[in-house]
Amino acid sequence: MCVKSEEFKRCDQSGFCTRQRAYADLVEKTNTQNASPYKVIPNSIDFNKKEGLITAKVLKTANNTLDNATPLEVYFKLQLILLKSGSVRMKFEEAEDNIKTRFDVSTYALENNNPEPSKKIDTKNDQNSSTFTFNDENDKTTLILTYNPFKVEIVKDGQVVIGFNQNGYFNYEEHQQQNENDNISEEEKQRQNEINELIENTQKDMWSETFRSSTDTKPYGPESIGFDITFPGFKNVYGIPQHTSPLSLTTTRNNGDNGYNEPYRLYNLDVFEYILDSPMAIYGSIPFMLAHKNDQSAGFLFINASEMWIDVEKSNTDTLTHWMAESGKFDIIFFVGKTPKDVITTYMDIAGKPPLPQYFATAYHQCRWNYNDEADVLSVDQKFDEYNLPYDVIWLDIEHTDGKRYFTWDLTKFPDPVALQKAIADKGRKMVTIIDPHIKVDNNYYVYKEAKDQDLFVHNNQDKPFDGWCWPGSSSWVDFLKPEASKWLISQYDFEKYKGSTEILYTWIDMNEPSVFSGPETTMPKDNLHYGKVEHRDVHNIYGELYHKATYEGHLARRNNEDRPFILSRAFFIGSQRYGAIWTGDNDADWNHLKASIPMTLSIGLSGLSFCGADIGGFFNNPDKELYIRWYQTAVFQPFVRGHSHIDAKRREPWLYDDETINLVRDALYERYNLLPYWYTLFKEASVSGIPMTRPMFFEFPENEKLFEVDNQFMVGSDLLVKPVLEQGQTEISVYLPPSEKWYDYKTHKVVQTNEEGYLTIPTSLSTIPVYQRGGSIIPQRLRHRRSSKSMKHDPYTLLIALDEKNEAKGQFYVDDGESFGYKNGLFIYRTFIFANNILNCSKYRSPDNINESHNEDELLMISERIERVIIAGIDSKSIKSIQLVTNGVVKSLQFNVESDDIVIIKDPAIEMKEVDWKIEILY
Ligand code: NBV
Repeated sequence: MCVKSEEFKRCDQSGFCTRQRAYADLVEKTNTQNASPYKVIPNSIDFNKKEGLITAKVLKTANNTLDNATPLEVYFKLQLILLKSGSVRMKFEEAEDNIKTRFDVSTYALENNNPEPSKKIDTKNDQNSSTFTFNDENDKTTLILTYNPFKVEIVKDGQVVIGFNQNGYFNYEEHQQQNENDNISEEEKQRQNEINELIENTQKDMWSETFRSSTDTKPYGPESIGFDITFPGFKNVYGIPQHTSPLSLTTTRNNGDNGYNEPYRLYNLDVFEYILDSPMAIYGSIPFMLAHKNDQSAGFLFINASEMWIDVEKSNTDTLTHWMAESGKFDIIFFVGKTPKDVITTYMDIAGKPPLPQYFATAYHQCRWNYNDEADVLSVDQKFDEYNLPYDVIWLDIEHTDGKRYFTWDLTKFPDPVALQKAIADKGRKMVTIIDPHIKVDNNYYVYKEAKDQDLFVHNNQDKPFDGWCWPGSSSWVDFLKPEASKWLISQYDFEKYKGSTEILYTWIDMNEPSVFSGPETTMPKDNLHYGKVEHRDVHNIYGELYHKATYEGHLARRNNEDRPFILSRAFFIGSQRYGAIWTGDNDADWNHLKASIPMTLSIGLSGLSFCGADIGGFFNNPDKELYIRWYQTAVFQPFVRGHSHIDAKRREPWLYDDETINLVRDALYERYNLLPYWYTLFKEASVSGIPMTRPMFFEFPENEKLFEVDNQFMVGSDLLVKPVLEQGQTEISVYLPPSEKWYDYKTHKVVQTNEEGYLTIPTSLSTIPVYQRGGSIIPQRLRHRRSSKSMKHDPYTLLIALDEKNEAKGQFYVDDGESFGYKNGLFIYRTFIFANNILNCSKYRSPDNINESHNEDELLMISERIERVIIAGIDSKSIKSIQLVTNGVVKSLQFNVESDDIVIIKDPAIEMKEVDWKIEILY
């Protein structure tokens, strides 16, 4: 399988990318890095200390410009906002613009668009720069604003960590009248002849652009923004999903590391049969980049939803990145922090954190394009029980509808959807249906009729409702920029309105890039018009998120804000994490796709969207037994776990394979279900801090340079290291276990011995899932095997303690009702367990969201279960005399089993999770 790459643009087929790259080339060729045409006018600088706000005028002069289209002098407004977190936001725009208002996406993309400014700021000026030192006493950040050429640098501990325009690539195409273009000085004409080809490229496709058979009319002309962001001293940068490339981004020019010659592209696209190890754009876009070295991290966010290209050039010491956006505002944020976690938490404070999902959503989902009819659904459901395979949710793809009219059912196949859902609900399970954003043009279809009558669709460039081609044939797309349109979509989810939907039915939104079969690059024409005459080019990358948001709100509304929504989306942008999960789209039943699922989900996760996963087995084609097993064994350790397959692929429910496969898939699924208490605690942590549930190795070991480019093993939380078997026929595997820690085999609880460098090689059979527990951790589990997470609700817990070198360990446990928003009123249990001096102590965990645990006994009954087992590994177990539980001064002696010299299992301490301030003492 292979993408038809010719259907998607390369940089040299995109006008603005060509112009901006040519501009950068010109700077390099003419050695004019220090001759940027932009300069700050020193006496225009104004500093509002209370708001941490610096404003200034910036002048662009044509006589030293590289861009011959610029009139003599243009003025711009610059804003720099110094934030309490140590971050800096910077905005730049035309001082006057009579042609077009640039679209500001920040109000949609950011949850907190006005983060708190810094209160402590010291300033210093000299002839060519102003210096601002801010943030609190211990952790100061310095910003240097250089006037001529205009440059911004962020300094930590005396070193520049991020720079803007250090390389002089800043090139802001201010709106202009078409004829101004001719206004070229003699001097410039001279230059033009000299460097003809490059100059020509800086002029390419400014007023209209044709790709294959589509012409973009570009009524506002060139308006792109290009600039360099440098990370001096950083050799590794990450993020800017969605791509299929390695976790540590590669050089994109001159046959870079992986032979890349194209910049990373961010443009939400439905790419049929996407290829691996490529900077091509696919379904989602997050213009967030993380840079990391052993003693410092930095982040960068470009809050802009237009098409974007990003060149990355790495040297042995530094990374230079070149950002190019087609239109929209110049609005960027620099983040600094000691570690990746520091950067991510400040970024997530602004972009918004993921809400806590329902418990079921963290378990296993079973999908297929399509489960054909009611009998099929019921039989799949029943077979899961028959084979003792746990699952929580069954999914229905587009064929369940009446002719791809979403919100309807094909009543020949699904005559009684309510009864069907009841049968599923009776098993404690849920159902998901797909609702795509294209709406069939059909006056007899109530959804279309309502939207058309209220003028809720996106318009074409003639300002008439846009009509394109998608699954149902001729279709229109809802314009979520129009407030009435979002409200209307929200109301479609009312149980009254969406006939056949019940409380256990949740939603999957696909094709929301948006995918338009008849459109350029299979998407919407850029000169289409949204509400307020906003061009589609300005909002393209956030379209899918606005649909995700309205769907999320529809689910909130249908249950009066009492039920946590679950919505899976394919397209995404900055902030999408606030509305649910995403998956990596149409992958293939191929070993390389299984491998790619790790860097792909990690990159998306570190960019804010941690609730993500890849379809198990690969969507296209047919996984053989080995790949199928390995895929389950990998995916159960990723945040979103769904088995899915293409309509033309063979049916592949586990029982269609041999007994060994069924058993191994069952074992893998139980790995997920056993760890649900740990996962749910991680989801909670993500919802208050933004730190992803699964993490690149360097997140947990930021000082260990060996890990900076590792993307075939990862951490689940801080305490589990997973190194999936990703090669066909693999008979042994080498795992790197950071030597700073003591490591335990997660299954046997035995300490593992690595070689001096930290490598461990183990044989791998089909049943091997290499997972290691970090010494010093306490992991909550539930080890009774049942059919779904709901049926485990009242099961007791096991605490798995692995001691570190100092014989200590700690961990957290979080639980609530798993469904409602009661946790916002304190209805939860959040515990810290600390093991030290041979005592296991339990206390209340002070969550950073400052909501205090408070509940009455009845309410808690449903969420308070007992601890039935405590396993302690790495302990001197031989000489234990007795073990006792102490609660409120009452001492109870406990039974225990010495499993081996260093493992003891304490039997049924029968203490409930809701109890606080108890301890278990090991006596020698
Ligand atoms: O709705 C059909 C499929 C769906 O199964 C898949 O998960 C999506 O990514 N959908 C794409 C459209 C057709 C793809 C060939």
